[in-house]
Amino acid sequence: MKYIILSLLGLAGSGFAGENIHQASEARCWLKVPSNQPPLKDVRISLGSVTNASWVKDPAIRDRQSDIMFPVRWWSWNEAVVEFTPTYDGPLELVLCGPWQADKDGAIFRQEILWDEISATGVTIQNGGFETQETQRPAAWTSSGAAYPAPDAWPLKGTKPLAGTHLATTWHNRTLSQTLQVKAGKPVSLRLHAKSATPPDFIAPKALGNATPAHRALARMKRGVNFGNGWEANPAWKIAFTTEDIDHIADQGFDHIRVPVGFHFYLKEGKDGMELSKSFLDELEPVLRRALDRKLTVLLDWHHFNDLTTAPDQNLARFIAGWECIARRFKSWPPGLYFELLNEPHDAMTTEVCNRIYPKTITAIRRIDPTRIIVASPGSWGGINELEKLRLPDNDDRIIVTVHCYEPFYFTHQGAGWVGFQGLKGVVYPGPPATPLQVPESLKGNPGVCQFIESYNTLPADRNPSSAKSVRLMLDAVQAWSLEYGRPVHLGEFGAHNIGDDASRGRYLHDVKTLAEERKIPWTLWEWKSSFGYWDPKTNRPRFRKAFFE
Ligand SMILES: [Ca+2]
Repeated sequence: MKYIILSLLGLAGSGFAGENIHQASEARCWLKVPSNQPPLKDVRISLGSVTNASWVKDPAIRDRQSDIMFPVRWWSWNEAVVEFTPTYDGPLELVLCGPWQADKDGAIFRQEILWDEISATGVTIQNGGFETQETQRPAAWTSSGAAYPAPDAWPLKGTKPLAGTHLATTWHNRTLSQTLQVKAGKPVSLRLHAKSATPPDFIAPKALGNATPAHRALARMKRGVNFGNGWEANPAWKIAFTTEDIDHIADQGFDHIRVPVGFHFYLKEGKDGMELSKSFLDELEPVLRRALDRKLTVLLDWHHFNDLTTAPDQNLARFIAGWECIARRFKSWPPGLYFELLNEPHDAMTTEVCNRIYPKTITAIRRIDPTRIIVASPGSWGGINELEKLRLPDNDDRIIVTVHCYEPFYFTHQGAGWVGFQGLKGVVYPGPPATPLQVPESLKGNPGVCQFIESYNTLPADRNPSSAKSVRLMLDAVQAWSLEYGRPVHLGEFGAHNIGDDASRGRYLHDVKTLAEERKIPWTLWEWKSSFGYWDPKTNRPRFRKAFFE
């Protein structure tokens, strides 16, 4: 569970010849309408997102610039289809660019996007396959910003086009643009193909097949629930979990639990290294024992270790020593107990930093417990787009990967104070609503919320932002990545806050559960008996049995 929205700052770099090169997880392009023409309305994309240029202050310019993002992989081309119908005759600029991310000093990461086979109906695109080159640059396109790279330089050297013998490459500080001529009332469909360039020092991960010990471990889990607001919360206000909760969970038909623990609250220096507090173990262990006795698989997760996510290298020794202590304590426990290294890495704990820190931690655990199943999450809060960058030890096939998904976020987190959405209420699932929702006064300055509400009020269910569309696309990406690398993936958190109405929440939960199961992805609901909860502790009855089990 996260408590603030994605931070774009504070990411660490992987250096190459002094440049801040990173691998992109999303491609980006813009559509720019001239100031004397009406903005484009209802720009749709098959995969990804379309918003207005939220960073532009002047609304007259902002509303005339569509900001289009879609996920990319390094190992295959992704296709995105963008559709709209202009209401004027005249020019429209298409700009191929790249995602914006910077380090804490403001240096923008060079995340190169490779493009090929850009075609359209309803408008003419010239040299969309980039086959015609003039002075070592794609003809018919205008290159802006930094100098276009030579064919024998990174990232063009050795890259394989989708078709023909040439492709194009862009990033935030070096764009390619072309002016298209559109006609009022004539629908336009743009077909884009993109992938991410891999950094020069990139080594491809080994593909492990589909029958590893991790796959067998994953197969023990299908339906699960998180113990939220318990041992991961500040001990001053945490709620208690008991063996009675375990019995209810098992009786409902769940087959696993995820137990978030703020181990940093309970670890201290003892005479033989780190020790776990006895009173904490006296609370925790009977509950875990009961779960295993009731044939529930248990994921024990280190949650909210903010010292580590703020300053990874300064806290690495503490993290490793903590895991060694946990591994020693549970060494003799049954194999149905799994260790999840770190919940929702974020902030300075980027996926690239995880790639460096996880192997050291895994090695330390393996010295004590060689066969324990370990669960590992990518950065950006267990972000699905981050899977492309995740690197795990090629020689360890006992690792399950976990991701989190709270899409559609404005529905699941309406009313949630910790993300600033106190004022957002009454979002139903799926949209559109019978009566349009008004933008709450407190959120009028939030362009993301304003754009969400406009689309939510007007778009049909299959394209509405409060729908299963984004979840389906994300879980498709999870499944594709998992099959490519032979790493089994688990959906460790999803859920909806109780400010949303229960009927909508039930429909959302049922959709996510169904989409995950169709893709053989085990799911773990956030959470058991608090504000996202499955169980109503006042009545001792389930709230969402129908969504999951009927
Ligand atoms: Ca080509």
